[in-house]
Amino acid sequence: MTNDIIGTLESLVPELTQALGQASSLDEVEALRVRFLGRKGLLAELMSGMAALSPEERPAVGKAANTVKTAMTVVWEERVQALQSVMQDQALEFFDPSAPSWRPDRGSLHPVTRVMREVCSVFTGLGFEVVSGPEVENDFTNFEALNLPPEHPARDMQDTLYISDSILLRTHTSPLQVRTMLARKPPLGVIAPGKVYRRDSDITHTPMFHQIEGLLVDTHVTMADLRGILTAFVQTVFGHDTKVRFRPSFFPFTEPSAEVDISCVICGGSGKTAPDTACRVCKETGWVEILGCGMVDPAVFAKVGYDPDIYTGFAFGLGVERIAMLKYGIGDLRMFFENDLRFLGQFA
Ligand code: 2NM
Repeated sequence: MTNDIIGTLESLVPELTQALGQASSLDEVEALRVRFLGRKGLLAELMSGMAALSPEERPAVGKAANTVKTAMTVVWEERVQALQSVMQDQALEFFDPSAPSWRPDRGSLHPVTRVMREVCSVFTGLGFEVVSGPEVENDFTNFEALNLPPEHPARDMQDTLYISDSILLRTHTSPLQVRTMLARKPPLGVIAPGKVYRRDSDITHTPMFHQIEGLLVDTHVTMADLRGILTAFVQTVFGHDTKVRFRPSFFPFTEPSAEVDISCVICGGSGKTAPDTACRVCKETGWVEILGCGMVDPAVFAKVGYDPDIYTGFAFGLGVERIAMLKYGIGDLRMFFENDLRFLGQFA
């Protein structure tokens, strides 16, 4: 009886060795470990039969079982190592260190981010300071302090995204200028870049776009200062041959106000892209509008507690997407928001 069991136990070793020799993957080898050495494997099954043996018979069978277990473990581990080394050799055989490698894709800044940074760096170079603040604003900083009375059409639900009666998404970055003026005394020169929101959506308007507004306040600031600073800015961004003109305009927060045009960046101001082809960017006028500006209205100074008899200042505001379209010759505003890598990759 015991000899039978011991014989069966010992036959497991050559049986496993043979099966391992035929296994060609680590998965198969693992399956054999489970079958021979696992908790419900062949060895465990034979051991459970030991309960039926007499106490005198058990030691010899137990000893044989241990020897078999050790022997099986050894042949199993040898096979695993052999397989692993074969696989490594195969991997090296196919590895060609002289083969050209792949290149990781390179990220690039969004054109809006690029223009935003470039504009800011021109103004910081002129001594302005960059300020930022909340996109969720209140009625006072977004409208009231900027001399837009309660009945002003810009406050209309049609144009502004309201969160409640007096809380809204900022419609321009001017509230940052207001916050700066409320927090500090002149002299100050700040530039406020950021996202703004309007209830507007068609091929030339998106509900969110980017603006940069600037403000300089001191004693004796004049429209000549405004002209000089904006001309320097425009010629740094668009080239030193760019012509600049100021047209009278109106904004509730500036008086006088002006719109600034530059000679067309596409046709150079001639109105034609070829002798008989009209320039589509400036519509043959030779000029394109790039920003609005003016001398800060004394009513705005009064709202923030600056004495309008002592201080004067200029302010301006520009749309970043518009500048980017002119600078890079982009014809469609929607390109900025589609996140098509074929488009974005061109700004690497
Ligand atoms: C513009 C045009 C003209 C402007 C005014 C102010 C403030 F806060 F100082 F009153 N910030 N920005 C301003 C002036 C903005 O955008 C076309």
